[in-house]
Amino acid sequence: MTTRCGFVALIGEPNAGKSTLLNAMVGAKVSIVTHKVQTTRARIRGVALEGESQIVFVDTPGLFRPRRRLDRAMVAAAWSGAADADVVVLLIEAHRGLTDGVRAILDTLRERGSGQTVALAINKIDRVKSETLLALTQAMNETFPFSETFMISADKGYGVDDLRKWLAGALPEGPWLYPEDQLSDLPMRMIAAEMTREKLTLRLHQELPYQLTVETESWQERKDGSVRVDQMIYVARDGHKGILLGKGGETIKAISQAARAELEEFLGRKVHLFLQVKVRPNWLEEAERYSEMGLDFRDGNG
Ligand SMILES: Nc1nc2c(ncn2[C@@H]2O[C@H](COP(=O)(O)OP(=O)(O)OP(=O)(O)O)[C@@H](O)[C@H]2O)c(=O)[nH]1
Ligand SMILES: [Mg+2]
Repeated sequence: MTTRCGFVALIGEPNAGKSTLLNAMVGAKVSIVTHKVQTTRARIRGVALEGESQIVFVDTPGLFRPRRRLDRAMVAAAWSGAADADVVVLLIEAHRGLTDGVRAILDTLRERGSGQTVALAINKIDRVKSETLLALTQAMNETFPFSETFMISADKGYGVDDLRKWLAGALPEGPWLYPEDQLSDLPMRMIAAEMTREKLTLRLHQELPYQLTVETESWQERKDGSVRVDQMIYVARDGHKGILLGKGGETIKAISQAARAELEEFLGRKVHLFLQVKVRPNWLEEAERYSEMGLDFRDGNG
């Protein structure tokens, strides 16, 4: 039996549903999801099997016009994820259609002109009427030569199986890269840090989620089968620390409980999670913070 294996990069504007799709494909929550833009900061791999094919999905940060060093590093990571892939899937939002942001992405894809297979996935079809979808499919295909167009709802699962089957057949022949039961190559300490960042992003408002980062500082297995996880949250300002802690520490407590519950479910055992907050005005300019996030600091050079 010939096996197939390859990389499928999921790219698109922030909030398009890339991480939701990765999780749906893999069948587990490997990548964090929020209703806010710019949730994903680095490339996240998730592995799915379809027949004789092993599909390595690469979730990427959303593509937008970057302002800060972190934004530039994120966008660079997304494009390099696309460059390394056998197939690129561009996700767009059905209800937003062919936006300026999508046009900019198509311009870059055209400039790259790599002859790579690029498929279109119109996501969030649960939010629109079918007439809208047909018109959008036509407009998109007049703008760019997509190999195939899929209409999906990553959240509801519509069309996801068809897309997976098609991708499985589009990958090159070759041996599988990962053991059969592996879902991701993200280290557990990174997954845990991302879970906490998701809860922070959901709970905190305005600029705050974009001005913090979470790192797992230690991971200790205990004799009773539980695990102790210590994480540091870096914030840029004193005021942010106060907001994050909340009155009597109630905000950080709620965040910690939510993150711990998710980590316990993921690991299937008891977790003791300890969060600390450190004010570090310059963390967005520190190379080590980027490598901890899985980003290249130099990609952020202006
Ligand atoms: N209605 C609807 N909502 C969806 C669908 N797929 C994703 N969403 C929602 O869209 C929001 C963004 O989803 P994400 O998966 O985080 O989007 P993303 O493209 O990874 O975003 P970034 O990481 O910020 O680039 C979340 O609130 C999802 O629940 C869908 O098919 N239908
Ligand atoms: Mg994402």
